[in-house]
Amino acid sequence: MSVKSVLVTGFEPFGGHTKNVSAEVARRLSDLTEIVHPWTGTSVPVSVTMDVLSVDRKGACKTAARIRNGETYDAILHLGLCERCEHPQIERLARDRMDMRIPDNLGRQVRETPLDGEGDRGIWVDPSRWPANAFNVPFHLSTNAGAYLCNETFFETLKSLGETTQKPLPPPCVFVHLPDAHRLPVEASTAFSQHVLAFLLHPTPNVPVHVVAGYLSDGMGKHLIAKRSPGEFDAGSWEFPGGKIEAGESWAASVERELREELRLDVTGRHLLGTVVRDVGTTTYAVHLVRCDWSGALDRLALDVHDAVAWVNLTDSDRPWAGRDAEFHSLICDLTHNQVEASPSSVIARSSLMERGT
Ligand code: PCA
Repeated sequence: MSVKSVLVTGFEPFGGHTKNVSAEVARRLSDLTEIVHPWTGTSVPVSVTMDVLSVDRKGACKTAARIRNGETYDAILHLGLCERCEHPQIERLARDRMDMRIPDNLGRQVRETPLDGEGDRGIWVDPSRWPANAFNVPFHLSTNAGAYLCNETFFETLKSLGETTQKPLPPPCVFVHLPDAHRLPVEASTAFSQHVLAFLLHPTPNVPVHVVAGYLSDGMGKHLIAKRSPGEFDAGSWEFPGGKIEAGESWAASVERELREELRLDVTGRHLLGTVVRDVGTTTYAVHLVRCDWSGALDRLALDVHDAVAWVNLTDSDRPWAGRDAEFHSLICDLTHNQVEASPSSVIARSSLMERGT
């Protein structure tokens, strides 16, 4: 069996702490030579690269620099201390935002500033599918990694992974915030982090079919969804339009092709925002929401697979959703929270649109 290569990082102490549990856990995980496959119970050989990051801009960008230098891993696990957490927290979203409550270890204090201004970055595994009873302690799934060095690190790493050309997707990465050692012993945090690593290497029980779904925003608080036609799978329900990633295709190329084929819309796949896993019969689908830039007029949209499209606002969630797309809608509410004023939704039915061939 091939050896899985993983990168595990922790942080140096900061903000008056004399220790940082994340560095201690990372050091302990560096001794690992095998992990237990979380779905089959078999043993999987691993080789761990460990890094304790400095709590400054250089530390935050160090993993991204490794990736841009061509280092490759099967999974990346970032660990950090969460001072106020009672339980470990698996972060699903890195915010495009810095707002440092205290200076970092080099005295830098950035307030209310975007990281690159291109939006939040998400992960491409679905930890909501990881059975809670497979872990040694309770944990939270979070969409708020803070606005300090942990978030900055997570953001820079996800950004660099998004630039890689690995197909269909880059290797998985999550950030885990650990409680201080007086709340959760280091041994328990280490065991928890080891379980996360096992799931990162094997995010679903079966090899999934990868699917992309486009998130297109009108920049004024509305996003595009489409209604599936009678006779189609999930007929009558609404979805973020997209489709299966084809063999040899990247997530970005796939969403660009799918939206061209289905809606005759030119888009550019920008970055991954989040993933939900869904079982249909015996097939597991991993659906990846991709933030897209788009161009072209709405009256040029074709409706081949869909019955209607709609630009909906954030409060407009009361409709039948295909699969777990309601969760994508909520995620977008989270992303855009406080950023835009919601405006009324508009539905465009098939009859009011120019269709292919007409
Ligand atoms: N926790 C901080 C930065 C380093 C760490 O361990 C944070 O939550 O951002």
